[in-house]
Amino acid sequence: MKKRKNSDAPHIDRHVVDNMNKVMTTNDGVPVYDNNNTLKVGDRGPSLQQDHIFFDKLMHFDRERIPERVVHARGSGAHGYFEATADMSEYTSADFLKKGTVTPLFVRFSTVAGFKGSTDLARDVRGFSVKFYTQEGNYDLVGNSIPVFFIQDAMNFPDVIHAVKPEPNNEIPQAASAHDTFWDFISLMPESAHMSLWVMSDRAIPRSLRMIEGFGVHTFKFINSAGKATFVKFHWKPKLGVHSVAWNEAQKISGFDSDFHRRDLWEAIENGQFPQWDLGVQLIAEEDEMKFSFDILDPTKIIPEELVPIKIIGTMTLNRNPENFFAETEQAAFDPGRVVPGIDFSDDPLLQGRIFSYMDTQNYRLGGPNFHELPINRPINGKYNNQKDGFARMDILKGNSSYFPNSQGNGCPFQAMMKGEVGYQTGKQQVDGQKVRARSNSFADHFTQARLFFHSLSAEEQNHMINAFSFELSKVNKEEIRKRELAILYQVEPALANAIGKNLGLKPSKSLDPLTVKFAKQNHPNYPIQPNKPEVEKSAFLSMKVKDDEGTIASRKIAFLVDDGVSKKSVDIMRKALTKEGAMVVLVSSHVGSLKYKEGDMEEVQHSYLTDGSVCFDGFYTPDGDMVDKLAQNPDYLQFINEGYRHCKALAFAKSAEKLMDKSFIEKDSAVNCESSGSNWINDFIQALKKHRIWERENSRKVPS
Ligand code: HDE
Repeated sequence: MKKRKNSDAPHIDRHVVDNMNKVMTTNDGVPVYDNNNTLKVGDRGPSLQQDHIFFDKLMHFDRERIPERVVHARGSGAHGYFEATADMSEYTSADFLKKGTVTPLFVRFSTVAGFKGSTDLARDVRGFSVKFYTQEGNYDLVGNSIPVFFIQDAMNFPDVIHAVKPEPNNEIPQAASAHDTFWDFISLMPESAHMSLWVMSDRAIPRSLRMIEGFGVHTFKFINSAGKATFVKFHWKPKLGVHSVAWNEAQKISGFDSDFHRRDLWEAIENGQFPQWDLGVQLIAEEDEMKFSFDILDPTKIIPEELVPIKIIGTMTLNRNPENFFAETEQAAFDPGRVVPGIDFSDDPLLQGRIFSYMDTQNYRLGGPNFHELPINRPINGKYNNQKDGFARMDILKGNSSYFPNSQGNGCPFQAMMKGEVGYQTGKQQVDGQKVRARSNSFADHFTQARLFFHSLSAEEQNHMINAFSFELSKVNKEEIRKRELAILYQVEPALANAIGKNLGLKPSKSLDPLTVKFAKQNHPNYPIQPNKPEVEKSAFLSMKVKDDEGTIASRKIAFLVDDGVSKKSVDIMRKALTKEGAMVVLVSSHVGSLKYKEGDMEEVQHSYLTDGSVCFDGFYTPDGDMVDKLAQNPDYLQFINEGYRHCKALAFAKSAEKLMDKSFIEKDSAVNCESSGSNWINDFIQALKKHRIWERENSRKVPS
């Protein structure tokens, strides 16, 4: 197959409209002479009903909003491409996974609970949807940033979402799970224990959308050209590593810049720092379906990488921002039911429910069955069938036959089989059983993998989780709910429950609440069922701790804290070293506009201590200069460095600025780098920035901010 470039996406480019140098027209192309005044009798009115130009404008305006997504309403999108790098023909016939094939794609990241205008830094799972425009049709991999889900069966989906969304009587709170109805539901559904730990971990407050992992969550199937199936789990691994902010930071970012993640993604792409992810797969032979201590069809379970290693099969690069948010990001219609030849569903009962829901929701949200024809949703290989009419049909189907079989249209479009082609083939599978509404006993172990997750985290990550649970449960008003959840957490790990209990002033019960058991018995009448012994009790792949040989400062935002009189030389030495590593240097001063250097030069500054918070940056440098004494008197500067220190970020001080530390709570450590400590101080600063955060610093925290 011909190698394709990302720019090769004519289905979108063909529809881009450019108003530049054009005369304004109505929607029918009639030139508009005056776009300021309605048609009136005399210049003081009244207005006339015959003002078709005004009606044309207002009628459109009145219909500008469409329903936001029920979940994942808040999202940010980007275009890019996927390059397949491994020979996967043994497992799948998917054309876009043939080694060397380049496929254009569109990605949408999202939060789940908040409305369309909610803050990016909400504690939440992130949606990670990818639409591959393959030569065999669109393939949507609609995943999340957390590898498991709250529930096991699609029947409970509206319930979990109703529970997490703002409460129905007062519509409070926005984009937050810290409220009674959410924890009421979670504490009655022990199957949600595993995911609730992930959502209370730092994974739920990412530093950047460019630094999250993506997971297909369900087990899917690959089908090869001989029809043989292999179970597969999908993983996206970010090249920049997986990183999060501190909860205190997240809360403040929401105030300074509630578009923080959207802006970060946009700016990185505009700056040419294209985010990349490797696509990995875990492959499980069909005959091994039942060989694990857990059920691979259960979406509340991971397959530890120690059991089935991840094989990297390609790389995704995001290199183009949308031209128009609404037309592209908002109208993008993702659907896990959109699969291409070589990819098939497993019987995971959550996945099976999704195959219905997404198409149904798009039909409603995008106003009818022709949403496939919107530029962002169009398959690049064309669509040819006999489906016709419906709201806003865009294609003009030629000829008089729109049925099959026909002779009038030469039998077209042909079924693939009539052309000797394979087309989409569902994998053959033996199915035999009674029709029942029931849940398999192999889905009844709710705590073993939650425990695995907790035990696999670093001490700091465990602490963050304890604090997150304490924060959330403190916001729950009903004590019975707090107690019920603590009892679940006790089953996961007594140390976790005891630490949270201390913060709540409660002693956790050692056994599950009778109401939790009552509900669990509805799915598993013999609940609790003795779990199988797990193969792995600790996994090396679940902690986000940065290993020594990992880490990059590429695209990291480093604030240079300055004021008039700062030394240009001192700024430039550090700026050169950091930008060489790909970091973004941002000057923050006491005012925006022209900054006057000690040497007399001027530079434009767009950020000030008033407009930006320390939480918007990854590290801080205070250069030399005549402004040092002034900064010592500037409480906003002092808050910047104190807070940066509190949030465990790296700080550097040029020689004459070191005395500013005396005005702060900062104590020297491996990530507080001073010029006077030796010639390696700039490199030490870079190494500290590569670590992302020095979380250990939290253990001796003294900063009150
Ligand atoms: Fe979704 N989900 N979901 N979901 N989901 C939607 O589709 C649904 C689930 C996910 O960027 C909706 O277009 C059901 C798991 C993402 O546009 C809706 C069930 C995972 C997105 C819907 C699930 C996801 C959605 C709302 C349980 C991770 C955003 C608007 C059976 C693997 C897509 C829309 C985008 C969106 C239904 C569970 C991920 C209502 C019924 C598990 C990333 O159709």
